[in-house]
Amino acid sequence: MSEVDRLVAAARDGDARSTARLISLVERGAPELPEIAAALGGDAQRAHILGLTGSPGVGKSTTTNELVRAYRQDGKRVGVLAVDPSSPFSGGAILGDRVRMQEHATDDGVFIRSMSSRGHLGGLSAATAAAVRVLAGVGCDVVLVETVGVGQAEVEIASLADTTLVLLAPGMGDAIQAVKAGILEIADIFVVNKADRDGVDATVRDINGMIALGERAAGQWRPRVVKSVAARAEGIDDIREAIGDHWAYLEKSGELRRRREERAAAEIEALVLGRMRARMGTLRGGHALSELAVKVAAGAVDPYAAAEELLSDLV
Ligand SMILES: Nc1nc2c(ncn2[C@@H]2O[C@H](COP(=O)(O)OP(=O)(O)OP(=O)(O)O)[C@@H](O)[C@H]2O)c(=O)[nH]1
Ligand SMILES: [Mg+2]
Repeated sequence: MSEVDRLVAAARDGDARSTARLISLVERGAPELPEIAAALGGDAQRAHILGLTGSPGVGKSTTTNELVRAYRQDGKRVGVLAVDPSSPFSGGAILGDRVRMQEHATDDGVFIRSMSSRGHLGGLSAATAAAVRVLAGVGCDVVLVETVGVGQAEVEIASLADTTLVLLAPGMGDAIQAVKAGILEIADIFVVNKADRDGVDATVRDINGMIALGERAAGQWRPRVVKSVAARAEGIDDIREAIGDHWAYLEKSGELRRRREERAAAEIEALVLGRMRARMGTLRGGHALSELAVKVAAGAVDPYAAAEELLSDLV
C-alpha cells in the first residue's frame, strides 16, 4: 500500500492527523496531488459544502460551532475550514475560533482546520477547494467553510460552496455593505445574528427589501432570511431548516449539478493552463517566450504569429 493510500484509509477511519497531513500536501501543491485525487475518488464530490461569511465578529464561528453540534447530533461527520484571507498567518482571530470550537476537539467525527493566505499554490481559494475535497473524500458529510471579512477573496471562496450563508448583525450598516461587496448575489441564506440587539427588524426589512428588488426566473431560489442568537444557540434549527430547503432546491432543480460542473470546468481549465505555462517555461531551455518577444519588439514578427508559433510548439 502506498503512503497516500495509507493516509486516505486512516483518514477515513477518523484519524485527524492523517486528514491534516493530506490537507497540508494538497494545499502546498505537493507532487502527490494527482495520486491523492485518485485515492479520494468520487467521494470528493459527495459532501454538502456550506460557506459562512460576513464581517469580522458577526458570529460566524459561534454559528459554525452550533451547526457542528446539530449535525453531530444527527450522526453526520463534519469538516470545518476557518479561512482568513486577510491574514498571512494562521493564528489571531482563528486561534480564537479554535478555542470557541474546543468542545469538538476530541470528537473524531469533527475535523477543524485553519487556513490563511500564506504559501498556497494557485492562491487561497484553490487551496481551500483542494482542502474541501480532501474532507469530503475522507468521509465528511458536511463541510463548513468560514471566511472572514468583506471583499473579493471572500466572494471567491464562497463560490466553492453549494450553499452560502451570509451573516449580518443589526445596526452595523451590513446590509448596505453587502450590496457594495457583491454579497447579495452570492447569498442563498441571510442570517441576521445577534438578534438580541436593537434594530433586528430594521435589518431584516432592509435585506428583504433588497431581495425583493432582485430579478429571479420562475422556480429560482429566493434567498431566505433567518434570525439567530448564536451565542445562546437560538435560531439554529431555523438556519438548518433553510439549509435543508436550499439543498432540496439544488437537487431538484438540477442547480447542484450545474454549479458543480461549472466549478469542475474552471478547475480543469486552471490545471491545463498551469501545465501549459510550466511547459512554456521549459521550451528551448526556458527562452522560447523571450526569444519571440525580442522578435516582436523588433518588428520582425507580429504578436499573433508569435503566439501561434509558441502554441504549435506546446501541443
Ligand atoms: N450578543 C450576541 N453576541 C454574540 C452572538 N453570537 C456571537 N456573539 C459574540 O460575538 C463575538 C464574536 O463571535 P465570533 O463567533 O467569534 O464571530 P466571527 O464572525 O467568527 O468573528 P471573526 O472570525 O473574528 O470574524 C463573540 O464574543 C461571541 O460570543 C449573538 O447572537 N449575540
Ligand atoms: Mg470566526
